[in-house]
Amino acid sequence: MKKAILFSLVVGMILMFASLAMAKKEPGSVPQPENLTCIVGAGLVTFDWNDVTEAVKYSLDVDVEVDSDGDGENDMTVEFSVSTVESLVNIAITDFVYDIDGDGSPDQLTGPATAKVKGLDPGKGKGRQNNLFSLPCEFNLP
Ligand SMILES: [Ca+2]
Ligand SMILES: [Ca+2]
Repeated sequence: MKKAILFSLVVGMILMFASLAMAKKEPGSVPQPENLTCIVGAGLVTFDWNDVTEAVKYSLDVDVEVDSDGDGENDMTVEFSVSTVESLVNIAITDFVYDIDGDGSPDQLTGPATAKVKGLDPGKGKGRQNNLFSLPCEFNLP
């Protein structure tokens, strides 16, 4: 009896993993946004891309390289994720903060950063939102 239960559990897990793996491979229905630009202006960064008709909203991801121990080598990436309905977002430079040294107060991030954006069409029965990201754009946080 014990053996039978163990056997069915293992099979269940294998099936679960198989369906997860298959779900990951399914492409999303929203096309990748094109012409993403990252422009650093006075006190803010402007992210702009072409409208995607199929997208209800967008998810913009920004990765900022960080030298966490001050040895001159970037060794950490801080990720920011922004949800927006417009195909243009302004983010204040002062919003790119993270408590690098863990002293409880946020530290201003500077240096190389990368952004990418994908369209989302959330709703019942529309499946996973694993839509393709745009080509990345690079900028420098002053
Ligand atoms: Ca370092
Ligand atoms: Ca700090």
